[in-house]
Formats: sequence, structure tokens, C-alpha cells
Amino acid sequence: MAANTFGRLFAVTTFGESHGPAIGCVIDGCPPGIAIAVEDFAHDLARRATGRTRHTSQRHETDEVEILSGVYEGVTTGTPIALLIRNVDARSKDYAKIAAQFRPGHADYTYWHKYGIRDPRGGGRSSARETTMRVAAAVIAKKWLAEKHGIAVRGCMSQIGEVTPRDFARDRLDAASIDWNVVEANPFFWPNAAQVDELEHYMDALRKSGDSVGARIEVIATNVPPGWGEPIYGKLDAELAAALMSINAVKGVEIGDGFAAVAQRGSEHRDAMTPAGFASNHAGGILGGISSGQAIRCAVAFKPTSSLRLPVTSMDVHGDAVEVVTTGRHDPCVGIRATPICEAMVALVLMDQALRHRAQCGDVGEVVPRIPPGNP
Ligand code: EPS
Repeated sequence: MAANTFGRLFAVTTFGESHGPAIGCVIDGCPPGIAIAVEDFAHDLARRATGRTRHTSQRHETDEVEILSGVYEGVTTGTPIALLIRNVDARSKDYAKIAAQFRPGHADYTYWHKYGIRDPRGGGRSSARETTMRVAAAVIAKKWLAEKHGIAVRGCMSQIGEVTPRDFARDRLDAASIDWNVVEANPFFWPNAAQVDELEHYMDALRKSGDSVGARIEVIATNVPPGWGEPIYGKLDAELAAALMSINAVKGVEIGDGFAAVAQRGSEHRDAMTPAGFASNHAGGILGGISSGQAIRCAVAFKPTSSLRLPVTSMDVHGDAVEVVTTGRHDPCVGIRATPICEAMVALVLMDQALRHRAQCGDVGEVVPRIPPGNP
């Protein structure tokens, strides 16, 4: 009912608030026998964390995971896995002045109307702090997907404000054209190393101006076998869209060519099949809501951050007009930290769908003919 749980067979329940003592999650339904240690979480959590570069919020959380249950002698046991991360750098006084005000663009007004009460400290439950636990849970999903199926779920930023990656045609931002070492070597997860300096200046100027921008994140999952996803109401693309849309600040999701498909002809969009492979991947690796064996491609649009030191008109809880100024430690572009979060949601969907496919169709076995992925 309250929708803090995600997934059916690999079910992740998150809990906690941005300025509470801790955030955490319980993963129920994880297969036994996956080797997992606290060190496994460090890499992806650091990729998402605040305070690692000057371009993100300067809140310094250690984001160290404690495994409370479900793992014995370094291996998952099949029982619920509880993960906990303590909040160590919350600064609630930044929120004291605006505790009774509705910040435009935030969830303040809507949470107020839904619950009649809200925790204003750091946005409470609506804070992007919650995404930490999605990334933590997905570390286990990514590991299982890689070990069992050779699946890699990777992402990059493909637009920030009005800037797009040079030397990439839109339809060439695919698994084959992206050098993942380049993406991981800069703070923006940007696929073109030659533009990183330019982006640093762009972000410095933006931060100085007090304003924010949006971003577009691309996620590509390779080696997903054909057959995952459920018609009619459990379509893989529908579940991906819902999962990605559940991330804070997301305003749009595309699968494959997405909205660009509107201006294409059918003769161009349908991906021709040959025994040697698919000739193109406009569909984004999903046909009829079921994976085709091609790379799964999603794009996610993040809105510009609403917390700004630039004043804005609003209202307080008494109905009086106020001017809101947000001080504190905010991201001038939430999209900069969003790549690992988008990857996490895609991995969680794939993990859940893999287990659901195995439950119903595990006896079907190898089906022929199988077309190689071809064009990614
Ligand atoms: C956030 C506002 C900031 C960010 C926070 C997300 O919180 P605070 O004002 O308490 O510093 O630092 O991000 C995180 C703490 C995190 O780990 O992602 C928001 O409004 O969503």
C-alpha cells in the first residue's frame, strides 16, 4: 500500500530519512549463494555519493554499509538481507528557517497534503538521500546478473543543460561507441574526454550564478537474454519506465529511440533481422514488452534542482505569501550523480524479471533460432 517496496521476487524495501539516524533497506527473495562483502558496495556508493567533487552537494557522508542479516560467512543465505548506512553529516539547522515554508519544485506541498505532516529536515523521506539504498541493493543484483548471465548494466551522461557529447550522433550513443573507461574517469560520467574541461567551467559558472540545470542519462544493459519481461501488464519496458521514473527529479524516460520514433518511418524503425544479427536497435532491445536479446537502451531526463539560493515566491503552511531562499549544500545538477542510480534501477528490474522468468518459464530451456544481438 505505502509503496516503499520495489520488485516482486527480488523485493527491496527502503526506509529512512535524509536527517534521521540512518537509512537502510531489506532485500527479500535474494537467491542464496552470492558472495557479498561490505567492500563490494564501496565502488558504486562512492560513484553516487555527495561531496566527492566540487560539482555536487558538499555534504560529506561516508556511506559505509553495515550488513545486518542474510549473509553468513560472506555468502547470501536466502533470508532477508538488511543493509544499513548511518547518516553522519546531516545539518538540520539549514532547514530550520524554511521548515514551515513550501519550497517550489519540491515535494513539500504535496507531502503536506498527503500526510498532513512532514519531516522538513533535508527533505525527509523525499530526499535523494534515499537513492543510496537503491544503489546498495543493486550491487547484489548487478553481481548476480553478471555472474549468471554475463550482463553488464552501465550508464553515462548524454546531456547537461544544453551541452551534448561531441562526436556522437544521437543514434550512435550505444554500447559499441562508448568507451566506459572515459566515462568512469571524469566526475560527470561523460563519454567524451575532450569536453571535460569545458564542463568543469560550465558547472563552475553555473554554481556561481546560483542556478541549476537538468541532465539526460543513458543506461545500456548488454547480454540480457531474449525472453525476459511479461505481457501484458508486466512489460519489461513498462517496469523500466516505472522504476526510472521513481527516481527523484526524473521527468522523462525513453526506451530505445523513444520520442524520436515519432518522426521515423516504420521502414526505418523496425529492426531488420538476419541470421547474423539484428541490423539496428531502434526498439532498445524490447519487443512486445519482452527482451529481444539486443542491448537494452533507456534514457532518463532529470529536471534542474529546485533548491537554489536565488529567491522565489511561495507560501507557508499558514497560507501566507513568503519568499523562499534555500541555503545549505545542494547539487547544481542532480543528474551528475544520477548515472549509478539509473543503472541501479535497471539492474533491480532485470534481477526481478530474471527470477520471474525462471519461476514461470524455467523449464522452457533453449529456444531456437537465436539471433545474435548484432547492432547494439
Ligand atoms: C538533497 C539535498 C541535500 C543533498 C542530498 C539530497 O541534502 P542536505 O541539504 O541534507 O545536505 O546533500 O543528497 C544526499 C545527502 C545524498 O546522499 O544523496 C535533496 O534535497 O534531495
